Amino acid sequence: MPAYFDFLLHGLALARTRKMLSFEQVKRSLENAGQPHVLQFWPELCEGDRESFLQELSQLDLQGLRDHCEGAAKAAASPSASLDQYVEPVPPQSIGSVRKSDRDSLAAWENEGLMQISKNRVGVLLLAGGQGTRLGVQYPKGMYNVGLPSGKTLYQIQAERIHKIQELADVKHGSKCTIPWYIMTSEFTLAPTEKFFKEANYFGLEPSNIFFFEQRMIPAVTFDGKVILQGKGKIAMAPDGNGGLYQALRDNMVLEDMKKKGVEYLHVYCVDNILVKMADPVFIGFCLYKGADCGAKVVEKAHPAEPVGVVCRVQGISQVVEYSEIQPETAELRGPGGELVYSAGNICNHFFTRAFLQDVAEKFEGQMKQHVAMKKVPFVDTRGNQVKPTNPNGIKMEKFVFDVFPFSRNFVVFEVVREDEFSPLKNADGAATDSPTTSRNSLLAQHCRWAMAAGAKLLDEHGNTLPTTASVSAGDNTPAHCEISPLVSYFGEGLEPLLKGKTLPTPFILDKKQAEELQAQKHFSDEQSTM
Ligand code: UD2
Repeated sequence: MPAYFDFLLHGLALARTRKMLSFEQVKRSLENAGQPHVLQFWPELCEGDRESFLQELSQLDLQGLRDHCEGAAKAAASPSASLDQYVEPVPPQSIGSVRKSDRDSLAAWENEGLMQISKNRVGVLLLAGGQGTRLGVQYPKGMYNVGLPSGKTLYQIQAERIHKIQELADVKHGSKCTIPWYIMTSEFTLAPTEKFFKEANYFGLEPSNIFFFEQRMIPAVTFDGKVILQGKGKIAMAPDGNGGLYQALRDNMVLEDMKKKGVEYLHVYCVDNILVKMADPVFIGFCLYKGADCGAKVVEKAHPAEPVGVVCRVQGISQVVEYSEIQPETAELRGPGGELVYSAGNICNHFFTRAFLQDVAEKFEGQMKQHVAMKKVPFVDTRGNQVKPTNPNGIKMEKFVFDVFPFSRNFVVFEVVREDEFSPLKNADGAATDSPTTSRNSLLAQHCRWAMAAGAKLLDEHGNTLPTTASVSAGDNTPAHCEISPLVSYFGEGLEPLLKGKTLPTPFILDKKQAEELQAQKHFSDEQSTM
């Protein structure tokens, strides 16, 4: 069970800017930090390996290494500080909700969001530095193809949604707007992500509007506070958590870029939610109407043990408590109507003003909590054998992106409908939830609902009419293969003129080309009927 504690860790992480130190300097520093074993295999290394190892060690803040190692060991040894006694739910009246809001409010928020987008004031920021361990692939999760009829990857789906929402804002406001896409990667994901985007010709987006940057890495440590050697000339390093964002914003001058481009509002999201509404104008508009500097989207938790953080109050302050940090008894608490008391499930979709991010980067980043995770970290033992542990043997320290919520002046929560907006890809196929199959099905089911709501009749592969909107849900094992390109529709809009009254055998893919053909057919028949 990960412990939870507050200690400050400054500048320990790998910063790629320091100059190369001599072997003697590194050796002395490691001895001072109580870590001389790091160089145990130095005599066995070839010239090339020595150079890259020295390079890696030079990038570490060796001054801070002792504190980091001792702090991590101490935190791991101390029992988790239980938050359970301090938590209380966010009062329902402070949660905005798609389900509970009237059409006019939703339309007003959407208009506001689209207007801000049309004025180039909105950017999106993707957290893509994670290693995707649970999914078990060796490449960045965004490159994953969940098996949609189109074969699109998560990155492509996201890129196409950016195209479309820009277009919607332009059509509404007569603009030619751009939503810059900031992509935080880590040492593991930067090179393959950049290569993937380049080979895909940036999915038709302007490359100068895509800003890749890298978060820092920090060493994994044994339970007795020793840096873990992953190879004879390599330290086991891990990204510093998605809360490494704020340090990375500073390291890479991201806020300066936002300012230069006039971006005032940022939608931050995690890579694996196939239903993510990029730069969601409704969410952005809601946050702006409420005068918020920081906001989080939530869905109602599916069940007490669902692995999502919970937005709640801790000693009166709104924040997210991660699923691993409250006891099952607390997660299972129910109210008088049988509803979960802690039901506001964080879906890792956040709103920030640039001003707030500036404050965080300048004043608060150093106060962020450190979370401790016990992990299985492959290592070389003292005799130089490579070992793949079967039990956790190492400590990884992480910051979480939502840990800045307590620093905000006006934090808001926005509840959205799960089947419309949340279906994350976390696990490999075979798992009951959050797998490629469940993600694929969620998207296809949504597109079936959109097509039917637009007035189309869908036929299954045997020619039978598929059930009406309400019965097609992500809960069905295999929704019909109806896939609508985000280039055609961002969130179900604009389909009626194309699909109304049509009978569509599935599999059915509505891509841009087909939409144009349908549009042309419609013009033709409209003209015929007026003649
Ligand atoms: C995240 C949320 C959790 C819940 C869930 C919903 C955090 C800390 N937890 O949990 O509350 O909302 O998502 O799906 O946000 N990442 C980085 N750098 C890192 C580690 C992760 O960029 O060092 C990215 C990762 O690529 C992904 C996102 O952060 O896009 C979330 O990471 P995760 O999948 O490890 O988080 P999870 O599912 O434990």
